[in-house]
Amino acid sequence: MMDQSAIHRFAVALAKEAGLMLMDSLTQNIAAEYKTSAADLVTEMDRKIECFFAEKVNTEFPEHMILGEEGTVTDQRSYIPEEETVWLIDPIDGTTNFVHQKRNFAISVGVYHKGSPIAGVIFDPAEGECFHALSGEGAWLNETKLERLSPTSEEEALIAMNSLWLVPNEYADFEKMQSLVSKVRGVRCQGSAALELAHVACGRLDGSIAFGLGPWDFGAGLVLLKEVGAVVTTSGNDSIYPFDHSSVIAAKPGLHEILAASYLR
Ligand code: 2AM
Ligand code: CA
Ligand code: CA
Ligand code: CA
Repeated sequence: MMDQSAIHRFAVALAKEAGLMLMDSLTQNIAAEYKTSAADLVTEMDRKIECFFAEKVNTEFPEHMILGEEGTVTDQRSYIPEEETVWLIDPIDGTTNFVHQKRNFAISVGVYHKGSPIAGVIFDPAEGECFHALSGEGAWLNETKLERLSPTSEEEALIAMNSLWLVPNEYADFEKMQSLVSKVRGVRCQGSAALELAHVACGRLDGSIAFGLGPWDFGAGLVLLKEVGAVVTTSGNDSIYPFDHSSVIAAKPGLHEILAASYLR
């Protein structure tokens, strides 16, 4: 029988240690390289933190699989994620913020066993805020348990989305996105998909609309959101498959139904 609580504690401890490494690195000059374009950065710290997780998880749980954004740690064996314990790791979510702002970035760690959520950790080291969840037991911001979310309306909603959804793009219907922006109370573009999901989980945001995310972006967020009763689907209103790229529409009850019915394809 797997000790889910031990995995949760271990994931929190690793994310906090990684957060200290990132904060220390901010006192030095971190070189940023283009990954695919000038708008897609990667630093030595992205790779270093991912390797840190790989080494620690491999030592503690050698049978577990790892899927990280920087791809340095994908297991060479072919495996079916639904049959394994898988760690979905984003070493820095919000690398552009890390480089430009030295804040508003997070470490995101989600653990799944045979396709079911076990634990999720989203650590914002600049704020000292650790959002974490243990499946079936609840979600917390540091030591404070998060309350279940209550329904909200469109007119009162503060939602996060990427500004790219307001220009013609391959994912969203930009006219629908424009009408949504004019209808809701406010829109935020935080630059970290994982932090946006954490902020929906704790009620600072009412919803988040993201397209084309990787498993490492939302793996932890899904665990947190489930524990607080958020509704989370793809843009097609289907349940999310955690081991592949996906759109992620996360919102309070009530609001999600409106988003799905009126604004998404
Ligand atoms: P990253 O910093 O780990 O790369 C920025 O708006 C948010 O979107 C961040 O969470 C960022 O993660 C993520 N992101 C980066 N490139 C992306 C892409 N091509 N498609 C979708 N999300 C992306
Ligand atoms: Ca990236
Ligand atoms: Ca990311
Ligand atoms: Ca990243």
